[in-house]
Order: sequence, then C-alpha cells, then structure tokens
Amino acid sequence: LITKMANNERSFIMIKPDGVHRGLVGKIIQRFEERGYKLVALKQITASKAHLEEHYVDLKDKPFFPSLISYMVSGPVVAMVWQGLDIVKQGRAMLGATNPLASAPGSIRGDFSIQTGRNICHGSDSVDSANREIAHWFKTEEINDYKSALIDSWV
Ligand code: FUP
Repeated sequence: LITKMANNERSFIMIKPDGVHRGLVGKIIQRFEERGYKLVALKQITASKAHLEEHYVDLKDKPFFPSLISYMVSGPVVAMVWQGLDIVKQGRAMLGATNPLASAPGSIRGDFSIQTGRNICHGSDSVDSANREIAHWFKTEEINDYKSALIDSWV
C-alpha cells in the first residue's frame, strides 16, 4: 500500500479587492476548507503599489500591467496560505481559468466572475512561485503550524 502523504505543500491564495468588496471572502474560504485544505496564514491588507508590482513582476511588460496594479491597490485583499496534498494544482483548478469566459462553472471564477480584469482571486501557478509569493506576503512567524483534523489525521 502506497499512501501519498505530501500534505505539507503550500500555496499562496489571495482574494482580490473585488472579491472582498463583493463579500465573497467567506464563500471562498469555505470552498478550500470543505475540499480538505488547511488554512495556515491569513490577513487582510491594503497592499502598496510597490508590493503589488513586485508580486506581479513577471507581468511588468504586459499592456494590462498598469490597470492590473490600479485594480489591485483599489482596496484591501485577503492574503492566505493554504496547505495540503497538491494544493498548488488543485488551488488553480478551484479558482478556474484566468479569463472567466473559459472558467468552468463550479470554479470560483466560473461561479462568481465575468471578466478577466475583475476575476476575484489569485493562486500560485507552481510550487516555486508559491514559495516566492508566500515569502513576499508573510513573515515566517505569521505562518502557523498546527494539527488539522482534516489533513493531519487522514485515514
Ligand atoms: P493568473 O495566474 O490566473 O492570475 O493569470 P495571470 O498571471 O496571467 O494574470 C494575472 C492577472 O492579470 C489576472 F488575474 C488578471 C490580469 N490580466 C488582465 O487584466 N488581462 C489579461 O489579458 C491577463 C491577465
């Protein structure tokens, strides 16, 4: 019997200003909890322009970069670290495709959004970006290690 136990994988998941503004924080958190993931860090923060430009540094040459940044500084975001088996890939699937026209119904974007420029949430696209983004948004002491009935007692 081989049991896959890589339950310590982490992803950076963020509810963007439109998600907070529309009161979707609870619903989004609930989806990750119910799926079986563990919330290990959480804060609401109105991020600075410089902080967001660094977060999205890979997109700095894209034509939509200025509008992306002005959207992201327009209000508080909810920054989170979620932990559990395959959370990076699974988190992306739960968010849905970047463009809501392509997001499957049942995904967060597919259920709650209609345009790319207001697509509610962010999720790391690889384990490497997750590590970079988690370090960018959280201090080590803001990330909590605790036993979860969901993922630490998996049968
Ligand atoms: P994702 O990884 O799904 O967040 O997608 P990207 O990193 O490609 O894009 C980051 C954000 O830039 C999107 F969430 C919204 C914005 N964006 C646009 O506004 N227009 C585009 O054509 C592509 C992305």
